[in-house]
Amino acid sequence: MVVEYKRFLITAALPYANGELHLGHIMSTYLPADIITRFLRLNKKDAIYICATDEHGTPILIKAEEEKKTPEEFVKYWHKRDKEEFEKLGIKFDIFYRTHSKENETTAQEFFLKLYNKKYIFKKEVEQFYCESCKKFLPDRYVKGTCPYCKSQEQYSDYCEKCGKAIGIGEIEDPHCAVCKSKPIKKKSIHYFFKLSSFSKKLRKYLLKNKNLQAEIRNYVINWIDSGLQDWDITRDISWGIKIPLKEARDKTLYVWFEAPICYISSTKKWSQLNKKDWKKFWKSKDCCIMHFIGKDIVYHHYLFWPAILMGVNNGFLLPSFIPVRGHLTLEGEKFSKSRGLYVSLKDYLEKYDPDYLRFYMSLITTYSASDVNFSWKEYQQRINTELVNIIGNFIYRTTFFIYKFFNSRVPKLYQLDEKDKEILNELKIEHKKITENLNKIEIQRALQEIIFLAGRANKYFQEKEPWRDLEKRKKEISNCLNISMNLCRALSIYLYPFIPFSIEKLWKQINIKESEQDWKSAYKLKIKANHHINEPFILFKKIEDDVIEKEIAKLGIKQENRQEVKKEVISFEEFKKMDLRVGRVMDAEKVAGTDKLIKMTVDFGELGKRTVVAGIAKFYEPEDLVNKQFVFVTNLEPKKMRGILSEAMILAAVEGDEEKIALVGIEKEVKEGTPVQ
Ligand code: B3M
Ligand code: ZN
Repeated sequence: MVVEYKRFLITAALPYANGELHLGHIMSTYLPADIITRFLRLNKKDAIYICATDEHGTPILIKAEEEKKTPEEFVKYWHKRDKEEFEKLGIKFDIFYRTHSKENETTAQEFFLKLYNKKYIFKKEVEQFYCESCKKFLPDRYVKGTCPYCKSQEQYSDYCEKCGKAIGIGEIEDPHCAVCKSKPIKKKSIHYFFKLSSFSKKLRKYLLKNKNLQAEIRNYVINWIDSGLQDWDITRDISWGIKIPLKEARDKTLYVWFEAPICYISSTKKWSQLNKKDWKKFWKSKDCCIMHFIGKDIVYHHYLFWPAILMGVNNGFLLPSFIPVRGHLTLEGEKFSKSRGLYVSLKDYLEKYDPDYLRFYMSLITTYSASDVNFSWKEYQQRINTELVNIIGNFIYRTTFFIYKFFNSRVPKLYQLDEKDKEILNELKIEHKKITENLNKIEIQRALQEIIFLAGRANKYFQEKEPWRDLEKRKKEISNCLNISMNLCRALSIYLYPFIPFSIEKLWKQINIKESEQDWKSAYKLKIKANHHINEPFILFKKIEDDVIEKEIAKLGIKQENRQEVKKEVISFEEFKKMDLRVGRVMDAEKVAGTDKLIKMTVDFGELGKRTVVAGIAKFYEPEDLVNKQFVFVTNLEPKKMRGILSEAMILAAVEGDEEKIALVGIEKEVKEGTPVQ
């Protein structure tokens, strides 16, 4: 639980200073971290939110060269732009610093020397790619080729975007120079390696012990450890970067991934200096909780490299308590792609639309998991128009308008409560607990769903109380309704502040309450007293019209037939019931001779007897992985012959893309063979 700690250091992955921020970055990283920081501040916790631009490394150098700029000029431009855009979206860092800074240089070099002196860094001669036509060494992104693990083509030589693995130097297959496409030669160079492998045991222990980490991520990181960690080359033969602090290595720089996470610390140091604080209180005292928000591409770096560096340096540094990982964003069901016009940059969005609408919608669709999330303009419109405008906005406007119009802008008195009053106040208490618990678990989406639920209940209460009817005769009852509704507005405003801060700041002005006096713990209490004066109400949230959305969709240039693929036809329950889904246990399994795709199994379906099932899963499963396990099958599909074998049922599986990944559908606990699935 987050709230158990006293102090918090929150970071968001450092954006590379080489291109526009897009909605995907916001969804996975910057927004969740901002929401949690704001939540903690409302809980009066000492929380700071740290970020910086990641300014070194080959991709940046390549792009600066392309634009005929010096790397300094180039990164300065992007740093400034990112900073402005974050501010416009209400992403409120305590410091937004830079990896190309004195503080980061000093800290990274100190870290290097500590590890070097402790023998966690060693020297080795390596063969490096070298391009004879460009006349230079080709680290990382200067070389492209085929991933040695999953065989995806056109991957950069240090990291595979398809399977997420870090690729060791020289391991990429079929290499070519990313600039001129020629085949590079290999040339010798002395490199420095970090002994990641010697931390395997400690990392394993840390991951197992830290129950705050997402289980799904922890499990696959542990698998990486168990399949053997490679020592990590932290040297680059390029000039743009932080120099290796050894005389013998003057012409070399540190690999960006060594110094970028260190910049979390360097930026905190800079912040401390500017604000006369002690950075060690965050990085080195046990009552502090360190949280790194990241996207799923950089799990390896944050779950393995970074804790290992901290363990190696030791020196009292805390290890991360939370490393929340979220997935990628798709747009209208398709991958973001700038070249295909399937793209929304943060800048585009902010030039036209309300930052809070984006924050609200993103929070509603983003689960706390590494699963991908889909941005759809139609859904965006629908969720803003229903949840934000019709439910939340409507309740706030009705309440404030009634007080303004019929009670001379003064909150009426509270008399003896009736059953309905008590009921809604009780619901408020229950929801307060649920919202708090969810945010304590970083379950941002669930917290917002609870808030919307509460606003819905508040609307219902207002509707049932009918304050517009017989005001004179029902004065006491109506006074209660408006006093309670006003306090519900305050509660909602506090809960919503982390999500939509700009609108809530306006609301606080409108209802005449001070931002500095709002705190989370008292949100459910009746703090707004009788006679409190409010200002003239105005409409906080406006509906998004159809033509706005149609224009955005048309701009994406997605062909209509493509879009149909995403939307599946709705079927009736009767139609669904026609399918006979059952649990079966695999008795035996073998590869079908002459194919590399098919596995033949005998499956026990209990009362339906034993059947032969053939499935195209051999690329992903060995026959022995299946034996004795239970899976879900369709048992009334017409039998089909495959390679001459009659398959009498179909095993269910999740299939990614064009069969790039297949996962069979199992069940969560054992049941009798033949049990129906419904
Ligand atoms: N600059 C951006 C990324 O890979 C990278 C993050 C650094 S975090 C220390 O998402
Ligand atoms: Zn070249």
